[in-house]
Amino acid sequence: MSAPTAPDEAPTREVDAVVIGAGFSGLYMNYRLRDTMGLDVAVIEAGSGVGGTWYWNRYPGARCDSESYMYCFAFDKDLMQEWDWSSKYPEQPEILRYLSHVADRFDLRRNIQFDTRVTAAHFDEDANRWTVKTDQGETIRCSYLITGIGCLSAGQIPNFPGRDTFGGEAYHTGAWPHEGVDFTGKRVAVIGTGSSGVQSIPVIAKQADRLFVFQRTAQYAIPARHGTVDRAVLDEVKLDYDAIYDKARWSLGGFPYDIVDRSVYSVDDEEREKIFEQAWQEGGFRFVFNSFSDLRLSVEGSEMAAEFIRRKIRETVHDPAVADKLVPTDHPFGSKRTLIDTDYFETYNRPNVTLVDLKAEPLAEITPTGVRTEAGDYDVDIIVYATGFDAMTGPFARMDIRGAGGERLVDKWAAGPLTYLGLMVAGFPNLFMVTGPGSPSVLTNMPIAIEQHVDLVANTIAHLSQRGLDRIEPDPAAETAWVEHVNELAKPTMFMHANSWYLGANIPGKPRVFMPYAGGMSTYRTRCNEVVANGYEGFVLSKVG
Ligand code: N01
Repeated sequence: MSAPTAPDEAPTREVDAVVIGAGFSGLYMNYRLRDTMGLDVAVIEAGSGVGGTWYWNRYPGARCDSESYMYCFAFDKDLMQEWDWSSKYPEQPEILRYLSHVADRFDLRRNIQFDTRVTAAHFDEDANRWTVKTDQGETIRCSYLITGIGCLSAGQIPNFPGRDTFGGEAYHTGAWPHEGVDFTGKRVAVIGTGSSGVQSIPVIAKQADRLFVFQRTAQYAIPARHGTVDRAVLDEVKLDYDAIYDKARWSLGGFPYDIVDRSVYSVDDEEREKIFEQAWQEGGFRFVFNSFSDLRLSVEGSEMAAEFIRRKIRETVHDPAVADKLVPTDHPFGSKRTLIDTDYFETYNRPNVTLVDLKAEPLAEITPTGVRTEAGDYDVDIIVYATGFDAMTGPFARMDIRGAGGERLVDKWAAGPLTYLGLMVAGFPNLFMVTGPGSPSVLTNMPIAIEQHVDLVANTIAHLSQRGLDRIEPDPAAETAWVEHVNELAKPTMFMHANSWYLGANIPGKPRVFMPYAGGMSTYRTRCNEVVANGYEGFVLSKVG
């Protein structure tokens, strides 16, 4: 259905719902609203294909830190049975193939508009509808607006002096060229040693002639113990998918692991070392879940894990001076996103790799020929910015979102994001955020968090429709209480002890507020279920039209 338009205007489309993004969130949201509820849905996607994060982050070595059998959708049992993962930690091309398969299998592409960015979304109070504008000049009006824009989709390249003068090739890990980058025979700079840097550095080092790694903060990293998936393991998992997913849904971090209930103080030094060593050999997040339960909340516990990892770094890196620079001492283990690596520290034993410690020689500028620090020049052909993202709120700030009375979301969030359940914002009726700030999102295995949110959104819209209602938004008091709760939960955690993107500390001028919900997936799910059972407690539901 199209509304009448002035002759020089692009036609306005009218739909029930607009979904922004076609990654895990947008694909499943499309399926729920369109195929299980029969709504007219327009999905708007900036990329030329589905995949979201996995469409954009194609840097060498990109893969997920969640094990493959649990990094997928669980809404369709046949889908789970028919898809075979080949790697223990799924690599970017394989995840993209999986999401493409999901899109094909459920015919999800036919209402996705690719190569289109949402530029603005304004709430029209009289009509009780959102007016969405795209960079293709289109206007779409809808009853419900749902963002599936990811938490880490707004790439951030620091505004280094001279950045634009560089004469070589420069790439951000989160916007990697689809045709790939050939590092053969090249001198390469990688700036940044977070997850993206730690994954890409060992792979680039193998190809490049020379690699300079510019490190500002030394990192703790746990070996992934990556490998192919054993057919027998895959078959075993498939037999038990219901139980595995149920366990993940009702866990702290969305993983089906048994979490040991054991304090670092419950054992003597020798036994503690043995337990850390065993967990280290298992690798990945199991190092945290299978060692001691108080690493997250006890500074002393975290320090014991930190000391163990420091010893491992020193054992791995041959040159003690390089090891010294790689050993993290300025933040506790677990205060930043835990890094999972494959041969990261080993890479510094290669003769073609040089670690540049930006604490000792701060980065002064980017020059036409490379990177200049206060100690000298590093001439390179390619610069890789592994410098992260304007996380969680950044993707929202890139759109002009205005709620009731024309209030701008960026203004409302000027001192930090305000949400109820990380799902909705007071004053922005019928706008739902999948894995928004204030929800567990980035502290969990994402597909588990996404499915919970998408189901909650779909069920909420169905609830409104069944009762002849057409408007929902949080009660401002409930929103305030939720934000306080989110802040309170973060206070005792290690997360408050480092400058991380969780706190917005990587973006100059961004308010320092812990953005995700640190109470765990299970607690959060329980709270959401209670809210619904109590008649959408904390929300105001009404009929306008
Ligand atoms: O970004 P980051 P990322 N000068 O912000 C450095 C997810 N992810 O893309 O630590 C010099 O973590 C910065 O230094 P410092 C995952 O959730 C997941 O790596 O701020 N350096 C840091 O070293 C992850 O946490 C996966 O001192 C500067 C780096 O750049 C999130 O995405 C894979 C600088 C940025 O690290 C983000 O990871 C990849 C400056 N001005 C990503 N500014 C998997 O699941 C920043 N840096 C595997």
